[in-house]
Amino acid sequence: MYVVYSEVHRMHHPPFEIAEGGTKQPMFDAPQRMDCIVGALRHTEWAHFVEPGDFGVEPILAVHSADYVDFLRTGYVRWREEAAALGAGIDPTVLLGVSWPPRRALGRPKTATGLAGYYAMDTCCPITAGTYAAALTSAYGALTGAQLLLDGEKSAFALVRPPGHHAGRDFAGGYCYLNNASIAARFLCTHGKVAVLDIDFHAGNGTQDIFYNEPAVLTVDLHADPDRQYPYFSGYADECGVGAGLGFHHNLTLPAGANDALYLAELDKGLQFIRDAEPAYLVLSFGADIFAGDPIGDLSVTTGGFEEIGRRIAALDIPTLIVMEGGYNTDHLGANTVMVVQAFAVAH
Ligand code: Q9C
Ligand code: ZN
Repeated sequence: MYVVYSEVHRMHHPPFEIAEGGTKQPMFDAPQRMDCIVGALRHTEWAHFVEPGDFGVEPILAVHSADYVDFLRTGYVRWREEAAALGAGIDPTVLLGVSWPPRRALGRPKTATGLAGYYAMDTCCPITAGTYAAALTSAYGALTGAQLLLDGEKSAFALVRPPGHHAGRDFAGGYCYLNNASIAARFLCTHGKVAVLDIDFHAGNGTQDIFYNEPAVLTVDLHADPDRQYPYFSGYADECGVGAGLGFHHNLTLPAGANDALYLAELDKGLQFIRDAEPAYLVLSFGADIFAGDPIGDLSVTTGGFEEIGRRIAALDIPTLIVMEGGYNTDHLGANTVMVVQAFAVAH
C-alpha cells in the first residue's frame, strides 16, 4: 500500500497556540506526530513511501476561494512588514489574528493582522514563514493519493500535516489551512460518486462547510458532540445539508467517555449511509484523537478499537483514500494509526 509522505511538513512548526483560558502552549500539531507514524509504518512490510506530486493551483481553487488562498500565500510576508512598523515587543515570526469579525460583519481589512482574524475561526492556526508551503504540500499529498485510486489502487494513505478538516472554503481553524480531504474528494468526484467519512474526534466543520449545499459528495461525520467540544459552532445532529445538498450530510455525535462498543455502534450507522449511497470512492478523514489517552479528546477508544474500526470501514470494499487529520498522543499515535491503515493494506 502506498503511503504518500513528504518532509516539507517540517516547514510548518508554529511555536505556540492559544488554548482555552488564554493558555499559551506548545502547538499539539507538531512535526513529531509524523515521526511517530512514519516510525511505526517503517516496521510494517506493506507500507511503500512515495512523495506527493505537483497538481498546480486548480484543484485547490476548486475548494477554496482565491482571496483566501492568496492570503495564505502572501499573509506572512506582509505581516513581517507590518510587525516591523508596529515596533519593539512584537514577535514577527507568528501571524495570528486577535480580532474576529462579529456575525454578519462583512468589512474586509487590508492589514495582515486584520486578515489573519478575517480568515480564521480561532487561535489555533498561526501562520509562519513555511506554513503555506507545508499546507500546499499536504493538499498535494491528498491529491497524489486520489490519483493513485484513479490509477487503480484499492487504497492509499496520505500521511499529511498540517491537517485539513476544520478549514472551510475561506477560513482556517483548528490547525487546518487547506482542506486536504475535501480537495481530494472534489478531485475524485468528476470520476464517480464520492463519500467522505470523517472519524477524527472533532467535527469536520470545514468539510461540512465546503459540501453543505451540494449533493456531489456525501459527507458522514462521527465526532464528539460540539455542545461540549471544539469546533462548537457546527457538527450538530440536526445539520443535514441545505438546498440541493439536503440529506447529503450526516453528523453523528458522541458523549464524553464513549467506549469501543458505543463508538462502533455509531460508526455502523455512518457506514450504512455510505453503503446505501454506493459511492465509487471513499475518502476517510482519519484522526487518532478518538483514543482514550489523547490529550485533547475525551473519548475512550482503545488500540483494539482502532483495529476493529479499520476492519469495518475496509469491509465496505470501496476504493479508499485515507487522509491523516488529528491525533496527539505521541506514545500511541503510531500504533493506533497502523491499526486502521493496515486493515486496508491486508484487505486488498
Ligand atoms: N484544549 C484537529 O484535530 N482547540 N484539530 C483545542 C485544546 C483546537 C484540533 C484546544 C483543536 C483542533 C485536526
Ligand atoms: Zn481532531
